[in-house]
Amino acid sequence: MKHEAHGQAAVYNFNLRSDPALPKAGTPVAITLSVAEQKIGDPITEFESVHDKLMHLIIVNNDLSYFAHLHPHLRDGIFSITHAFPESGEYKIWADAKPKGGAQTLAAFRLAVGGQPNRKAELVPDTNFSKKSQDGKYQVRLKLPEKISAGKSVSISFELTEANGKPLTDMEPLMGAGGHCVIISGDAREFLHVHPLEEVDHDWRGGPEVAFQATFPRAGLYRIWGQFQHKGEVLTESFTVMVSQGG
Ligand SMILES: [Cu+2]
Repeated sequence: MKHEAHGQAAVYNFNLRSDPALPKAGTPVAITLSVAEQKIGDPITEFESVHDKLMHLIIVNNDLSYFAHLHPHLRDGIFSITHAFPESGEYKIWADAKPKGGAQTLAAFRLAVGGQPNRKAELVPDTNFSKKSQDGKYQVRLKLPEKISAGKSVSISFELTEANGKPLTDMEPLMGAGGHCVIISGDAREFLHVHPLEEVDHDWRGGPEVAFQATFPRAGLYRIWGQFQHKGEVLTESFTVMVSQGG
């Protein structure tokens, strides 16, 4: 019988606290996170940058109409950030960090925000994959295969043009890449790590297209957020897609 070495990946315990414990909509909330190795319990104080940051925090509400991507500050093993949740209801939070010398780890949390009960909007797949940005300055187009099958790697790219149709060629790096992409399933259970096809230098200027590779784990609705930087400002745009059964 072959004896396997215990080169087991460290398992981390992420702890999230909000102050107040039951946040109110529209009021700033202090969020703190610590990460420990389950067996030991001391907060880990050293982390490695992933996509240029020590921790990524993604916050969505339960109908995926709200999205925030934050980077808490690390001090003495405690990550902290202040955030105001726009509406009452249930939020889901993912924290992504890589302890020094360890594995990149994703942890999910739920946080209830009090106040008026919120109406849950229905997630509807987009039929038009080109839309004007919220600020009206850009046109964002999502290019993806006509049919997306679960379990198959697909390439997803965003193409950005100015409102007048001029392709953007002076996009700036965001988190060490031409852009950032987050994909979450309609039931907010699945969070996909999406990898940019290339990393870029700090002096990179590019566009109009930024490509990513992703594998959707199962059939259903997913929302895809693309984030890009131009003229010092971050642009976030999202699309909803239907993924069919693999095979
Ligand atoms: Cu981030």
